[in-house]
Amino acid sequence: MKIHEKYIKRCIELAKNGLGTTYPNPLVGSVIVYENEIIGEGWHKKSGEPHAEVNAVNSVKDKSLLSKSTIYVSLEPCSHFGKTPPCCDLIIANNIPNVVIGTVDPNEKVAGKGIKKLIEAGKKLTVGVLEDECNELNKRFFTFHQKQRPYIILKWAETLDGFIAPNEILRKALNDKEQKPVWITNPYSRQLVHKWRSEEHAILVGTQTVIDDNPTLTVRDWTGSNPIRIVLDRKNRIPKENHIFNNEATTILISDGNQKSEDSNLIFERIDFNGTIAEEITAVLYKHNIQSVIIEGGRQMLQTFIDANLWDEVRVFKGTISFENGTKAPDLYSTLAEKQTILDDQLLIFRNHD
Ligand code: AOF
Ligand code: ZN
Repeated sequence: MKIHEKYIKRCIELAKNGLGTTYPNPLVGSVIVYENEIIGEGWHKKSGEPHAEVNAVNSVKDKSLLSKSTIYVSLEPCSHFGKTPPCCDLIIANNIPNVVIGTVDPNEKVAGKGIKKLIEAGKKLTVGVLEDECNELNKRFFTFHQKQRPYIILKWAETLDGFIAPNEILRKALNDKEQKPVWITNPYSRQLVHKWRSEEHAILVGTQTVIDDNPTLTVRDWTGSNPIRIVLDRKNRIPKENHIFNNEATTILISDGNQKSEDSNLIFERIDFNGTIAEEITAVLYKHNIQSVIIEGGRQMLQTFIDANLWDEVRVFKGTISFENGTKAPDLYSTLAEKQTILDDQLLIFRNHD
């Protein structure tokens, strides 16, 4: 492996230590190399705290080596005064002569200005090492800044014959009589879904899904923070006793009227339901600085985002059960309960490259 790639790879590895705590900042890692040896390492741990480069420089024991070293950073060093001072100034002040950068910062406050400043200061620059990997590392941050919308993940589980869980199956199997969720997938995939929820900033579901399933939309089976719950409820049909109104997480309720909230955990937003709903919703999320959202149903909501081509990733669990086998509905329900431990659900993942 080429030498620059080796160290940027290490930067990416370090950056991942900040997963879940850097928002709204990106994940960034940095290493300082002197004569082919790493003499300092750092990553950005938390928004408001020092950037990766600062932690890397501070970790170097013999500061006199800095003027003969190369600093590697997975993201362009910043040039602006934000919550912390510019990293470019730090590199210049410490006389570090060589800078290797993974990718350019899409944040308009930086976006090339850091590179320009370093060139003007006479630094030897290499830009774009493992660029794709560095962009992928911060796919949510990049999408948010470049497309002015969150990174959108669509997720559902479906039976072999294409019913999506759980409300469609419920209606199909029980003819709308009973209100208990039915699962297509196994406990492991459910736990994985909770992990996924913890990785995203918000979770979105439609009205019917909330009414049918009364979901909590939290990460009960995983550690981590709950995403902000986004619920579409045009005509306020969702009963106030539903779990999504509990105070385990913040909820943003989107309807077509103006409403005032007395509860700090509940935010009302209004959109034009005659417009392109997917675009209207993403505009609300952008306004709230939400960098990523996982959309978990129902079918109509998922279809709306697919039709608008407003998605970045689709994750589908293909279950091993089907419904079109002529069995009577109540029997189907008990069969499902037995099959809860099936372990070979198939996971399909699609990426949108438009
Ligand atoms: C870097 N190194 O480790 C990070 C950078 O409010 P501040 O001062 O924390 O600045 C946040 C912005 O700085 C953030 O939006 C992104 O553009 C950049 N993040 N830059 O040089 C880092 N985390
Ligand atoms: Zn910085």
